[in-house]
Amino acid sequence: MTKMENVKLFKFNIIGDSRGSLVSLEQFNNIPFEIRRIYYIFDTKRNVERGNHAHKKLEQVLVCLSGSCSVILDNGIEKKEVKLDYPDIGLYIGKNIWRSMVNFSQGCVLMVIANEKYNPSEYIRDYDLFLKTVKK
Ligand code: T46
Repeated sequence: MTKMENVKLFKFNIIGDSRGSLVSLEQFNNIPFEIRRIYYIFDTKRNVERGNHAHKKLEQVLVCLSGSCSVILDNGIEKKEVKLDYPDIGLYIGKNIWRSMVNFSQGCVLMVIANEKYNPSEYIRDYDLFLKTVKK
């Protein structure tokens, strides 16, 4: 993936032994912020598109724990698509990035780690308003 401001891909260390694998996530260690909320998206119906918004300040890391999905990222100038298909990959998304989640596989579990509690007024859900915000 070429660079986009406020977007990063993390590769987490897998702690493996003869029993299998484990990934440990810690705030200010491999998660670059204080963790205030975790939610997960699962049982997504076929051909559903989620997201379609940006955040004014919120920072999040998306980890696909099972199955796969793709995230389309848009900074108002260019778009990138990132496929998440293994639990050792974290997609960091900071402020002012329009995101859509698509192509959920059957059994996909998408975990999201956030630096703030849920706040509906923190969302930008209008694409034209998003474009105006990022062009300021
Ligand atoms: C994001 C992407 C990756 C809550 O009550 N608490 C929560 O913490 C969240 C995230 C949602 N909700 C409620 C609000 C809606 O009534 O759950 C419902 C579905 O939320 P939404 O349509 O915003 O879900 P997505 O999948 O479109 O977006 C979510 C996050 O909202 C968003 O911040 O970046 O996942």
